[in-house]
Formats: sequence, structure tokens, C-alpha cells
Amino acid sequence: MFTSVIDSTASLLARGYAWLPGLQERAGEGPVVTRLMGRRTVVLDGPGSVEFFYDEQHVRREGALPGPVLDTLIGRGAVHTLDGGGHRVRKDMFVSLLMAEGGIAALTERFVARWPRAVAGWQGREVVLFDEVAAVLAGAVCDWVGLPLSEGAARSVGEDCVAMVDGFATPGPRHWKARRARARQERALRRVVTELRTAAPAPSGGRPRSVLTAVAWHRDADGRLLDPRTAAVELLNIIRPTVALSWFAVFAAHALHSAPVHRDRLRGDDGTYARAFAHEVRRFYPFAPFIGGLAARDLRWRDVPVPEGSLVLLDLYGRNHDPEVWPKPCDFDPCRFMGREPPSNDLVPQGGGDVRTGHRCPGEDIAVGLLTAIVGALADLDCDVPEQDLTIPLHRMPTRPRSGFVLAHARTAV
Ligand code: MYR
Repeated sequence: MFTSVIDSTASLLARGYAWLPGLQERAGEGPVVTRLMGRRTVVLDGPGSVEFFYDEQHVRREGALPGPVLDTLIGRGAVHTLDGGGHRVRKDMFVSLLMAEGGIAALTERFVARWPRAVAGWQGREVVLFDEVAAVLAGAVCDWVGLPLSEGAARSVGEDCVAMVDGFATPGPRHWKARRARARQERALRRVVTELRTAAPAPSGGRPRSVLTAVAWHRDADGRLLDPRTAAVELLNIIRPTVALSWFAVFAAHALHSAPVHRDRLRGDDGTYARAFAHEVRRFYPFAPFIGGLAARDLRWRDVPVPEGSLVLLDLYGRNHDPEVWPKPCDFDPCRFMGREPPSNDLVPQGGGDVRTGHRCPGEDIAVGLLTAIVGALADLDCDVPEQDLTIPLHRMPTRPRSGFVLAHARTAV
């Protein structure tokens, strides 16, 4: 076991993805016990950790996310901050919207329709793939939500969503940019919700006409409509994570560039290899290192006391690289997913647990579906990759290839 009484927050912010593996190395076989933001913190890893963390009797969400994360990434009053009955009713709304039959296909079709137009617009200039994918995803998801936008407006929404994700875990200018981006988008969506409610009566029964209508007229566990700001927060909790797939898109481009052999296989593919590739991108590359909550009561984890109110972290990156679960975890090998969908608590890049009753991300199927389409689109792209810095710095959270992946002379192969 590694126990530190010295607060480790500054070390986490400085070391990024290397912070937890560093403590784990010092801890040997036992759990890491440290302090973050002044709180006793116990890290769960290894067998049983995902199941332990997602047991509602063990970990609660209320009060777990610090203000700087709420005011940038997640939003105040979001589903992520609820427990028990309040969580279940709000979560049902997300599940019914994000996992509805045909919903993922409809969103993916919007991305696929926009992609060739975007590529055509890159003629004669270098582009940063990360920025371009964010703009296409923003246009696709806003349209799908029921908020069709011009290309320019979609690009701005994409930039704001990227800023929220990019700046939530970092003090300084990136953080203030994230706060401004959230405030701007919350304001705009609050207005949309208020206008929609004023313009027409609540839809009576049946399937709502759009995601926007469903969120605007959603009633929480207390039977009340969400206040317009919370409705805006939850709309952003659909739009922003979709745009955040740009991180996985550049990781996919990085993987294709590092091993071009995958491209040939993807070009002759019926989608099966692209899906396996998408799963492997989500497993292999560093995105969310861990997830946190508060001990709901006095607990013990592998003989270590976890007093009520302690911060409990679940090591997501460690789970995705556990050699007991993933042989040769540091090899990028999509074949490990050929012909099989991963057991849900083995592959946890977006968290684990049960999607309907627990805190598992309800957008995970969307992420896999869209990333599969993105992988196919990238494999079909003929382009030059100019000299650039493609290193992935581990101290930066969230990280990505430094250059954002610059392309030149791009065109879709016929
Ligand atoms: C979303 O928009 O909800 C998806 C984005 C999740 C962000 C995950 C990036 C993790 C990087 C840092 C963790 C730092 C903990 C202080």
C-alpha cells in the first residue's frame, strides 16, 4: 500500500496521466491512499474494482465534483451529480434519447452526410484534423438534437465544446476559456428552451419530436420541469461529449498513421474491423484516466478503511491496460475485438456499471457508432501528413497528438 498524508492535487495537475501509475508503482500490491483537494482519497484498481465503485451503496455523486469541473465540463445540476431516485428519473430521459432505436444510426448518418462536404472544403490548404472533426460532429449532433445550425455556427459550438473539455482539468487560461465557453452555450440554450416552452404547449404523450423537445419538457422526480438553465446543462451534456469524440478521432488517425497496414484492411471492410478498431482506440489511448465519487458510508477496500466522505477514484486507464484482462495491453491490436463485443466492465474508457440503472455513460453506443464511422472515413482519406509533432504528452489533461494531426492535399479515395 502507498499512503501519503501530503496533498497530491498539485502533483496530479503537474504529472497528468503519469500521476496515478507513479503512485501505484510505489504502492506495490496494495491500494494507493493519498489526499486530493484536502480529502482522503483511495484508489480502486484490480479485480472487483469496477463493480465496487458502481455499487450505489458504496459511492455517491452528490458533492463529488469540484466547482471548477462543474463550471466547465459538466454543468451545475447535471445528471452526473444526482443519486438515487432523482438520478434514475433523469437518467431514464438520457437512456430513452441516446439509446432509442434508430437514434444512433440517425446521428451517424448526419455525420456521414457532412463529411464529404467538409473534405471538399479542405482543398488547397492544410487543415488540423482535430478542429475539422469537431466542427463536423457539432453540426451533426446539433441537427440531430433539433437545433440545425449553419456551418459557421456549428464550428463555434464545436470550439466551445472543445474548450469546455480541454480546460476543465487545468488551471490558467485554458480553464478560463472553458468557463466562458460554458457560460456562453448555457445562455444560448437556456434561451432556446424558454422560447420553445413559450411558443407551443407541452406535447401530449407519444414520442417527442426531438431531443430538444424531450429535454425542454422533461419532468424530474419531483414532477417539475427542469429550470431552463438545467435543461441547457443537460442539452450540453448530449452535444459536448459527442464533439469530444474529436479526441478519439485524432487518436484513430494517429494509430492509422503509425501502422498503415490497418488502412488496407479497413478499406475492404464491411464495418466489422472498423468497429473493432474503434474499440481498440478507446482502450489503448489515454483519455479519462479515472473517475471519482464520495464514499457513501464507512467502507473497506482490500483491507484499507475508506471513511464516509472520502474521495474514491476508479482507475479507468489501468483497467483498460490490465494484462490479466488485456494480454499485451501496450500493443495496439484491433483483432482483440474481432467477433466479440467487450464485456462491459472490462473496457471502461467512459466508465463502467449498468447503463440503465447506474452511472454508466448512456452515450457509449453513440461513441462507438460514430467512431466506427470516423475510422472508416479516415481510412478512405488520401492525404499527405506533413512533418509535425505527433507526440502525445502525458502531463497534459486531456491529451492528444500535439499538432492536432495536420493533413494536406486531402481527398476521399474512390
Ligand atoms: C465529456 O464531454 O463529458 C467527455 C469528456 C470527458 C473528459 C475526460 C478527459 C480526462 C482528462 C483529465 C482528468 C483529470 C482529472 C483531474
